[in-house]
Amino acid sequence: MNQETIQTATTRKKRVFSGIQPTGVFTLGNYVGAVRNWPRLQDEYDCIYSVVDQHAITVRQDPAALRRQTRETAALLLASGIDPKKSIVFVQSHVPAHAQLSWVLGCFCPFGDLTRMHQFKEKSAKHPEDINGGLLTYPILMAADILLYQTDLVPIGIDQKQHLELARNIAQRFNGVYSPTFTMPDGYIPQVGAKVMSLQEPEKKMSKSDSNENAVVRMLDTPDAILRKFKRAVTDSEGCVRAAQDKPGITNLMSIYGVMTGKSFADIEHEFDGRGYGEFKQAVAEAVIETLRPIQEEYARLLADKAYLDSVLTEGAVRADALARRTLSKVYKKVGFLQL
Ligand code: AQP
Repeated sequence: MNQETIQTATTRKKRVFSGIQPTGVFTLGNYVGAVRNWPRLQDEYDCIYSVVDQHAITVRQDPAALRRQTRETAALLLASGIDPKKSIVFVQSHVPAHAQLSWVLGCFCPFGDLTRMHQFKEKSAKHPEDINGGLLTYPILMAADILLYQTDLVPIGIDQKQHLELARNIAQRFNGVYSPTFTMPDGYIPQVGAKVMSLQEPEKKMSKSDSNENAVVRMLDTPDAILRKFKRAVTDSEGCVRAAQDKPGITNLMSIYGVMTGKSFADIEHEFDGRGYGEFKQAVAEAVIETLRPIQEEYARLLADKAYLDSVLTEGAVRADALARRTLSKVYKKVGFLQL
């Protein structure tokens, strides 16, 4: 090892990468399962956070809405506590290496692995009129997102665990065929709230693109809307606040309340012992409203300053691009692309 390599090996902080699609205002599920953890990692790790617009077009998007939502998603990430002085924040399509690496990695991923992905099956069922190649190869682009930055840790909700496994398999295969090239990434999945469920169909995860607005709490919902949605949340007829497999509605609400207040399931059961679902739903809604209030205020302030937002994204893209190119160039050399 030369002096520079030794220096890098001893001083480099571990790296974190994660992304979110600009497919609409993100939900309490996105926040609790993933984004909430992103600011917490900023001091200990080198963090890179991306608005992954290339993933978003696997489902048809309105171009003007996608552009607007991309800026809004970035503003919401900053409002949620991501500090662009500490972390890199950028838009995926601004760094061409994501798509470039994705092509190479696709040649190291068996077709059968892709057709087994739960998300592919779910989204194909949801959009039978448009089962496109991007929907199938989405996890390869996600592998490129992660592996480009030599990522150590990927904070995600549990629904993305299977995709992360695939990224690890691709990395292992590539490293085995050539020589160690990619860092093996680990998931960082919260113990509580890793999967927030729909308020209307608590067997399904809460999703940004759900057409039933009552099923989804969005980060920018007004206090009235939040209260109304929780009041209408599907529960059961038992009337007792306790977590159980056959009580997915109440268990989901307990999990949300637990994340908002730091209380355990046992604490919550004790607190609402003998009290009805009405009171419990009101308490969950209030806890969510209070958590979202400062984020919503900061979001409004940031969105009014487009020049600042765009400067953050420009600088983020430049920094991400420099890191991404390093890995891409190594990969191109290893696979045998002629470099002039
Ligand atoms: N319901 C959820 N509970 C916990 N975590 C969740 N995540 C998504 N839904 C939940 C986590 O949020 C991060 C960003 O997700 P994404 O935007 O990349 O895509 P997604 O997983 O497909 O999220 P949506 O909301 O369901 O979007 P649409 O409807 O557009 O497909 C990920 O880390 C994810 O785990």
